[in-house]
Amino acid sequence: MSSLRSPREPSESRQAQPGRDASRSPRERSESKRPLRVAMIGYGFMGAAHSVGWRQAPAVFDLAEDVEMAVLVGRNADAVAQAAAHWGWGASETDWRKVIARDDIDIVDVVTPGDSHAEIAIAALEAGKHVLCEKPLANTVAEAEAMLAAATRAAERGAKAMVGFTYRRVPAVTFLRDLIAQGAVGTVQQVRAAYRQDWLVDPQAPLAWRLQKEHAGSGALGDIGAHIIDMTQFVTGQRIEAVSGTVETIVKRRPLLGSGSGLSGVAAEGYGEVTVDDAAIFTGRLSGGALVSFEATRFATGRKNSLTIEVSGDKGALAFDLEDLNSLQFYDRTAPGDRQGFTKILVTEAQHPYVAAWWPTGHMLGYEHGFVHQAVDLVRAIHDDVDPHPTFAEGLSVQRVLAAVEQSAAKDSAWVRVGVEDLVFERA
Ligand code: SOE
Repeated sequence: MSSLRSPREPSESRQAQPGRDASRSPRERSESKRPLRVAMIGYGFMGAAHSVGWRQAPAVFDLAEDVEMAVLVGRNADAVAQAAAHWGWGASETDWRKVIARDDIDIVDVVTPGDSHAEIAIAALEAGKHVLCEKPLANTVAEAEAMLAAATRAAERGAKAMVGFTYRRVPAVTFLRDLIAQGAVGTVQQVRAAYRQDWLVDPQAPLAWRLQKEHAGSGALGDIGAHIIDMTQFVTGQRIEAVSGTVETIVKRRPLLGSGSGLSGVAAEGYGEVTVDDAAIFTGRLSGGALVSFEATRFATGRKNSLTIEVSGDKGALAFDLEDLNSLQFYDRTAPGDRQGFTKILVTEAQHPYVAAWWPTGHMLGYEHGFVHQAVDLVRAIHDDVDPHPTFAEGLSVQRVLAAVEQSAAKDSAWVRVGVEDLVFERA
């Protein structure tokens, strides 16, 4: 493992060039051999996680491209300057449009609330940048469709677009996907997936942006339900074709937010209305016919950040639990009957996905490693000129499932078909 490098200063040679020719191809940069320069828009909870990812990726992994954390963007000049200094960004800026217009920026990482994903990502793609966009891809299907259209146009000039479904990059999840693809569970017959948190059980927890439809699009459904929808499609290689669901807002009014970001905050004077769901429960049908049950909730008292998935097939079963993220449970139904039982596989061997770059066998990884692997995969895709997964098409497919769940909930849980026919994407 190489030592931790500190980010370099942003380029002295290239200045901001608002209004420059946006037709420059990202492929041109590879001739110059300079580092890939990243601009990140947003600096809350996800901004911190992505910063760790960008910093560690080139330090730990052998990358054919060098990476520079060039500029961090946020609306409050002092706060963003402080965050930039804290997380190791070379500079800070308050105007994302100015940054996107710069010739010396290669990757735009969008970690703002969902209401600005489409505008920023589309502008960045049109300016010829590679884009990493936090999940869910957008707040509406229409926005996600526009983003995919922009990504498709930009791809012709070599620009890559990727969605931040980071849990795919937990080695045990990637390995679970590999095992299913190798036939370890046989035909997938049922999937159970749940993402459970409890940070809203307290009725005095303030009205953060994640509880406002105009900013977040939806509540537990889009914020954490999106992860298990993506994970289910990722590990099975199948699409969710129909859903039946219900959503619930348990605490309907909350104190306004005084200060804080992420999943906690300090209340201010006054109350406001919660305009998103607190919990969503739905069933789904996969393209291969299997039945899936999903639960996404912020009201699972005692469950801090519990993401579980279990895939049952005719030859075996695999289960993952984020609270024990270095391992998998594997049940082999083809083993002699008297030896059958769930076996714990510690996913820390060098041959497991991503693990070789880290520590000796048995030395654990954590939450932030998914963000490092995400940065690694994007940089490698840029270098190899291939599509990074999850693509915007995959992000749109999740968005359509989210919308279908809401439609179903509005129709007394009637089954709703998810529009999937026009989306083509390969297995990641
Ligand atoms: C980001 O990927 C995210 O989904 C957050 O938005 C959730 O709130 C967090 O708990 C899990 O990660």
